[in-house]
Amino acid sequence: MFTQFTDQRWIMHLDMDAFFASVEQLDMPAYRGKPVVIGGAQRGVVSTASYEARVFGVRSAMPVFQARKLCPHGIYLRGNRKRYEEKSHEIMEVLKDFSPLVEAASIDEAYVDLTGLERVFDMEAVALVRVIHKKVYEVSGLTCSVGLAPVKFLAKIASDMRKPNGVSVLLPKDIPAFLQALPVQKIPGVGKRTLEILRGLGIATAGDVMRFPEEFWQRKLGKFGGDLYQRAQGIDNRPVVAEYERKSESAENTFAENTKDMRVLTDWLLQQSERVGRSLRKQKLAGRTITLKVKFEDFTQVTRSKTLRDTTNSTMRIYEVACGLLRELNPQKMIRLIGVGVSQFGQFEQQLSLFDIEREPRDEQHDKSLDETLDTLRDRFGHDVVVRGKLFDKNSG
Ligand code: TTP
Ligand code: MG
Repeated sequence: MFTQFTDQRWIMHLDMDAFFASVEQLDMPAYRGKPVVIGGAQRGVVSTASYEARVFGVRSAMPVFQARKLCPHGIYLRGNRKRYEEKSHEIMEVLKDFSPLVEAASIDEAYVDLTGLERVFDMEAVALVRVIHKKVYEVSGLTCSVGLAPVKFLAKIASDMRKPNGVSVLLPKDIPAFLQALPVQKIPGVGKRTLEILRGLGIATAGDVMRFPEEFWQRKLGKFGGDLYQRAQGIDNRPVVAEYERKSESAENTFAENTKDMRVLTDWLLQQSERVGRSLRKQKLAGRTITLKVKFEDFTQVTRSKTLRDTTNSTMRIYEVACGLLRELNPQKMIRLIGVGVSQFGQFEQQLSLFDIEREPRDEQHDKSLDETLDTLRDRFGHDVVVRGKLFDKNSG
């Protein structure tokens, strides 16, 4: 039997169910069927709760003391991030057996490009997602929910429609009606503030967005306005980007005049760290290894690297590590080029993870909000409008 396939683009989005809690239940049979709550140790906030605990109203980001009130007989655990990363990796490997284009979007979430694979597996995409859904469970012992749609954002919305253990498909022919009724806050990127603006304009669904022209939205919401207008029509051209396609991010400069003045060198490092950090943040990437590259006046070149325990995309973190590497190098010769790079990207983008917060004693939260503010200003007014204050002279002396 020969099946006729079209050239339809198909993206699958997978999201594990109550991920951390499910891993605990997998590893500890006594926890199965019981309310399990994973809570940050110091900050005391819930990172996830099993579906049994959700019945009592326990939710992510809720203070643990509140969860304990709602669900006093629950099993409260601190969690084991290493173990979760291991399971995450195992799941990503299953997906890679089906498609070369697998993008790990977070520790428990991935996009898989299934375009053209109907021919390979002699199966329609709609059937293929069911096979993948089942396979993930067979290999990992964990359930997930998946969505299939022609574009990324719709696949993500779909994967959330039948949680837990669900498979949802959005066929092209059904998408116009789906968008007409889709609550606008379901569109990724529409947060609290945007939603307020939209409500003020009487916009409740994606379909309503089309009442105003694209220019209107761009004026009103900046760059995101254009995206919103596209999403409202079901357009999302973002490709699924496999890990191997993005190996490192770096910046370097050759000087007009050779130098070994630490102050000048660290000034350059700050600028470069900013460029690298900002680019990573834009792509929602973070890396573990920071590399300093130095070329001397005689054209010899050295690189020095440091691998961190956690991934980072923070300008200041990259800068501090690069400065440390430069001080250790203690260059005696004149330098003609300096550069900094970040590589060894995590398998997933950095989430607002409670574990990360706890493991970063330095003021990473402050760094993060400073990065975000500067990124926003630059998106709006151009790169040169803001210059980081040299608050960090301790590093450049
Ligand atoms: P989610 O996919 O948002 O949640 P979930 O998998 O626990 O539940 P659902 O079935 O609704 O998908 O997040 C994945 C994991 O990331 C989650 O198990 C715990 C972790 N996480 C944090 O560490 N901090 C957070 O704020 C959130 C939302 C999740
Ligand atoms: Mg999940």
